[in-house]
Amino acid sequence: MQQTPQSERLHIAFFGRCNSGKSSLINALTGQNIAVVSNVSGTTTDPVSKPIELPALGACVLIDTPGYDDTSILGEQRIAQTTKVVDKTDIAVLLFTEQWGDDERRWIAEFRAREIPVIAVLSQCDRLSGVVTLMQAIEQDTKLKPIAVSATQGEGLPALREALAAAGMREERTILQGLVNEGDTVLLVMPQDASAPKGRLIQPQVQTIRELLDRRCTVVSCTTEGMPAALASLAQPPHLIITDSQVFDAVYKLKPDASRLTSFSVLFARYKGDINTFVAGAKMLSQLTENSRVLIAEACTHVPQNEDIGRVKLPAMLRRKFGSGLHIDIVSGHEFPQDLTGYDLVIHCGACMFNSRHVLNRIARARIQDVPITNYGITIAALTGILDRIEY
Ligand SMILES: Nc1nc2c(ncn2[C@@H]2O[C@H](COP(=O)(O)OP(=O)(O)O)[C@@H](O)[C@H]2O)c(=O)[nH]1
Ligand SMILES: [Mg+2]
Repeated sequence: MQQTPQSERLHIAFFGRCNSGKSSLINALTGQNIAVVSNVSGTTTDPVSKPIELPALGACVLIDTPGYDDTSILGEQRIAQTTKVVDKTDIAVLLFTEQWGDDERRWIAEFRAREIPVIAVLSQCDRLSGVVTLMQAIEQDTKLKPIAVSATQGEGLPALREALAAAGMREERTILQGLVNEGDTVLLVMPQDASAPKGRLIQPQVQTIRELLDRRCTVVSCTTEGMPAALASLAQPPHLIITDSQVFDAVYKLKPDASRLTSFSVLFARYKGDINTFVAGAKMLSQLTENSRVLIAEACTHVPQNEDIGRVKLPAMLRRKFGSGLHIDIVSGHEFPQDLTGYDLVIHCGACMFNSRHVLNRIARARIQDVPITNYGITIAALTGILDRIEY
């Protein structure tokens, strides 16, 4: 743990008024007595940093700060100290109690201006009355959804860890980052079968096309059957082929050697999720047996159709490979179990309906509970044996 240099650790700083419970929360998160707790204002006069390993986040530094209303240090000095902390903060945890207002608003504005992710915490919720009302007021005013936490009772700590892990995995991304150059020709293979919506393209396809156009690429589209004709119409093999993952196998066979291959769901796993976690999770696919338990989680709540990938195709593929007795639970929309420990593997959809934060929260939950998690596209690529031959 001491080997990771401080600069490469994720810096998580705790901000709030005096006695809001910053030091207690740090102690509760780490299970150690790192920060000095006392109800005398000004106990934490210097920012205290503690290197620590957090589940799913790895090497971090937790930084305790003096309360921003602490009058025991000179105003200017206090602000300078806190600003120095903000300069190196990767994730800000902002503590609220029943007393909050302009100070908190100012800090949130500061974090937002610097694009620092902020996690709002309603601290000491065990002793506060009207927690729900306070939470609503905070959310309405700040547009941050607070997590109710009690450092003394342990309430809300799992949710806070999850939010920290999710914030820590997030970085600015684009869909095609590192995969195409200006002027490249990209072939999109998009079968329009019964599970495709009528009269339109699905969101990941639309977003990918838009980004390719912004990147000044030439975009050619075809269905699986149309792929030979599309290839024949091009003077040179496309630089990249992006396929619907359901037809990975067929497309791989038709693919010119010079063309690289990926899928929409792999692209979205990179874009919204954490591709390394998903690829590591897919390794579990070689260890499943008929007695294993798999959770398939789908973001969409659309009416299931015959060719539906999450409910029909994927379970069929898994049962063919591991035995018809394989236990598979399927959840959709916002249902996602708190306790994942009963599962050997979680397979998540491409999550085109969710934002990145939402997907990363789920990945964080699985990682914290040590349950491998992967996604549809990576699973299909792994099951068809081409995971190591595609781009991600
Ligand atoms: N009931 C209750 N008291 C707390 C909690 N967290 C902190 N306190 C108390 O609040 C006071 C200030 O806590 P401290 O962590 O020093 O606040 P800081 O000034 O923000 O670092 C101390 O007396 C703590 O015991 C909590 O979750 N529940
Ligand atoms: Mg303190």
